[in-house]
Amino acid sequence: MKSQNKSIVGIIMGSDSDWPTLKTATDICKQFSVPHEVHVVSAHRTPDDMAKYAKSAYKKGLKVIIAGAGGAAHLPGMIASQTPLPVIGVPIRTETLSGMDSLLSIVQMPGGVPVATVAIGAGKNAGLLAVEILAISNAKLMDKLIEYKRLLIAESRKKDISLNKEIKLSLK
Ligand code: RP5
Repeated sequence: MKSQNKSIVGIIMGSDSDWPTLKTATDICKQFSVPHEVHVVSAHRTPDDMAKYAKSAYKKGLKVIIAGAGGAAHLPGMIASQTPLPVIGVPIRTETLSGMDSLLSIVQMPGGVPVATVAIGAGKNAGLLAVEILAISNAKLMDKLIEYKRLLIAESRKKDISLNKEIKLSLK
């Protein structure tokens, strides 16, 4: 999948079974009009493709990589080991260990090879973190982010008001 402009965010996953989680990252990219690409690249099943992807990412114009994987989740770390780009790791929730396996595989990187790991299943936050990284050098994107945060505040305050209304009503 490719959006019209040259992709600046690479969204990759170990298997198509990870797509529902990673889709939420693409939704954020779409919301902020960030050109992105989506690929299945596996550290274990297609290690050569993975290395090729990581090594060519910077030269082809990507600025951030979001990598999701589950279980023995080596993809984000192996990508990070072969690119100077920031890599955001998304631990996929698993049936056997509820994603703790994915989380620990991704987050426990050795010194020198960081992976910015989000919460288990948190594709949306991975997308937002990518947008935040890009916004540092893109004023238009930063304005959109500031507006996004304003809306978050407004929504949360609305929840406070309606919850307190409910509580007052229940006490009558
Ligand atoms: C990992 O193995 C993938 O990231 C996926 O989360 C997990 C299971 O893959 P499938 O068996 O569903 O293809 O590499």
